[in-house]
Amino acid sequence: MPGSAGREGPSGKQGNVGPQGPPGPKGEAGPKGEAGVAGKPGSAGTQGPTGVKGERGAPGEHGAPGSAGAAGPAGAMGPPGPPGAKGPPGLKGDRGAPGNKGAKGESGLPDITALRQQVEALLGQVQHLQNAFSQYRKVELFPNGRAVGEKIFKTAGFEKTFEDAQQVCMQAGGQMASPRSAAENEALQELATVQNKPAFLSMTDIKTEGNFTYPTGEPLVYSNWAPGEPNNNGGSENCVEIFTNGKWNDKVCRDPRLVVCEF
Ligand code: MAN
Ligand code: CA
Ligand code: CA
Repeated sequence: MPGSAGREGPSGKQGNVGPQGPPGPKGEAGPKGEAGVAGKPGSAGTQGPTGVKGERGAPGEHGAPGSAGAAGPAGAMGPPGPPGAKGPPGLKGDRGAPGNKGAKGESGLPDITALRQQVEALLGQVQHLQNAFSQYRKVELFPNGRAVGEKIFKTAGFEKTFEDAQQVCMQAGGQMASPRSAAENEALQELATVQNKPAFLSMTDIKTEGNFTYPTGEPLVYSNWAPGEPNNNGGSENCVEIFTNGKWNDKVCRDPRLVVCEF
């Protein structure tokens, strides 16, 4: 009796290539192409209509001056001008012929009344000057001047070396203080005290050591040395200072001291 059917066999070999298929559907539109080259310029248009009238132009330059007009008719004469400045005095005239003899004069005595009036007027003027002078004198002496007899001392208020002080006083028309009496020395002491500074006097022993003299060379007629002075300290003290106590000390000339002049 036939057996039962066997197992399924293996897969067969790959078949042959099939026939060409039908054409596919139409493709989509491609991307936009690049811009073409510029075309040629067009031909000229026809002429436009006439424009509207322009605005008024700027004013022109000045014209050349016109020629002179004809002379007018003669006018009436103007009023006279003001009188001119006074001319210089003329030369002195010649001496006239002598006059006739006058009538007989009065007494030859001067006119006392007229002279009296002139003297009165002069006295009034002198009084006025004296009052004004007295006032200015007080102003001038306060606070840096002192009058002693005919002499006036005045301090400049500043200090100078001896030589510079000499210059200052000479320039002012005076000379350095040269006290020739106790009264003059006291006036100088007051000025030194007002300024609270020792002052230079005019005298020196520059010419002969130990022999103090005035600028003229005259020897001292008055002195008020402090005790132990003059001592020519350091061998070179040839000028003189007056302290605020009125006493004198010989001192080097190069140290600045209060300037006091006399007139
Ligand atoms: C002292 C004294 C004076 C001298 C001064 C100088 O006071 O010896 O005599 O003139 O010194 O500074
Ligand atoms: Ca000396
Ligand atoms: Ca001295």
